[in-house]
Amino acid sequence: MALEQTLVLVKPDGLVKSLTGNILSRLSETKLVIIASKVVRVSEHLAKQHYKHLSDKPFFDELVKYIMGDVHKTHRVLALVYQGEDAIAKVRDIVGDTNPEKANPVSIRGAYGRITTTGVFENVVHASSSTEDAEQEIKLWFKPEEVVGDIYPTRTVVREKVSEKDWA
Ligand code: DAT
Ligand code: MG
Repeated sequence: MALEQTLVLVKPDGLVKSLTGNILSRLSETKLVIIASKVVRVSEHLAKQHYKHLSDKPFFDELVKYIMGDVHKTHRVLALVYQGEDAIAKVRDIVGDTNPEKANPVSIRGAYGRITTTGVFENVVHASSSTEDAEQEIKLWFKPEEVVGDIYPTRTVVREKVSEKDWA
């Protein structure tokens, strides 16, 4: 048993189909703890980084459009980090197989996912599949101060003349 973190994304189809509540309820069965969450407008750069291991696949361009929300006209993804013992396997178990047609029907993907006529797996959620992937993905989607607790080593960077948007 190991204390792990895992990245969960409720993808645009999950948000458009109002499945967030159901998905979070299912994941709460794990008794894992949420240590970060935010709604993200996914840039093309972030989408391509997240799926870079699939960049040579024929469905890559469609996958990028899907996670960016172009397909569902919403441009929102809900990103969360769950933490706890064996978090990666526990979440993957409830999420189900990558292919929604092969996924256990009581899993999230089995219950709510579909394959489009062009062959895209609209499988509602993402969940990290190894500790290496989880670390890479959490660092890609979140800044250290957005995560509660020191999960990975950090460094302090002093930046001058950085402008950022604030409430007017
Ligand atoms: P997972 O999301 O289960 O970790 P993955 O990392 O191999 O699976 O692939 C990422 C996403 O790419 C997956 O959620 C859906 C899509 N995908 C993977 N294999 C596919 C395939 N053979 N046809 C269509 N989409 C696929
Ligand atoms: Mg994966």
